[in-house]
Amino acid sequence: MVERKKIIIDTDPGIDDAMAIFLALQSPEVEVIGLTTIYGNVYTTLATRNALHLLEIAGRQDIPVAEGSHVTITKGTKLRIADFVHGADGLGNQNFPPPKGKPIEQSAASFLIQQANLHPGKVTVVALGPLTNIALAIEQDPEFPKKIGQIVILGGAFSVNGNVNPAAEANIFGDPDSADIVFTSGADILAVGINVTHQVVMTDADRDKLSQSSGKYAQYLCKILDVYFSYHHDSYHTKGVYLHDPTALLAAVNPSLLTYIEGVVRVQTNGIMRGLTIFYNTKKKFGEVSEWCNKPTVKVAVTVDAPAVVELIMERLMNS
Ligand SMILES: [Ca+2]
Repeated sequence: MVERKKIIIDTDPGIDDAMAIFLALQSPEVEVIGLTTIYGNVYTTLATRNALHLLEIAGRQDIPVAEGSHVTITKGTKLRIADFVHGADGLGNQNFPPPKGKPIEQSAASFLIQQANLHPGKVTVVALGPLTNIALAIEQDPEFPKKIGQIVILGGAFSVNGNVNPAAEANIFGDPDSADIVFTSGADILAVGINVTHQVVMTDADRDKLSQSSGKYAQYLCKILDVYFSYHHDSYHTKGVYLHDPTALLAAVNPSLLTYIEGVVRVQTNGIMRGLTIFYNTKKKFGEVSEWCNKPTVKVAVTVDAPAVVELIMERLMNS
């Protein structure tokens, strides 16, 4: 039997985070060895509560949840919280009862470091929120980028407008300083930005199909998806929703569903371009020494087989 890929999902649930977590649990190629939580769609405390709740819905309380940072890497407390996209509770305003489980004592960053040490080169982190926990792991253990297998980042807007403002995508905007640390850390990084995820749409018809299926998570997801569909309808005038987090999760499961280019990525950390991700293809050697020189390269997704991705997501979520 082929060894299943060990993954840790760093997450801010979040409606599409919930889809991605369930998708991971329905994917035989991967073994979810932990969830780490972060602010983004909701504050970190609520993200932890939602992560525990989702694992209870799945009957997978055996998976540990490690709570992440409550502030940005520069100790910023003025966080951007996207509750207008996901509902005040982060899960479509369903007012679910509090989970029975508790997070483990370890912080997200120390859990990430511990797991990388336990399984060197074998753990994939799927980062579905702002990158604070990963940057903290790198700060606390400079060897972390070498020991972690791969970091799949849902974030950035490469050569397209952002979704927070024209410059910035939400996860990068949440903590640009952390994002710049992670992108230049030398880890094996695969970035999936909104230039790609905006091609992966779940339509009203897909949702109807899901609601009529006997999928293990179908009824639950259709309930929480209401708020997400309304937001997309009002903000983008689309008849469907973007499947950001599930697409990034599938990039970890099967990278060949997307194509990539390789180069240096840096993140603007202040001013009106705060959160902007710039890709440098390293082809031109610039004359002067700058903050772009001798930086490690990362892979950035440029195309996606959107029909195949949507089909795979639907198939797995409709599975009982
Ligand atoms: Ca997310």
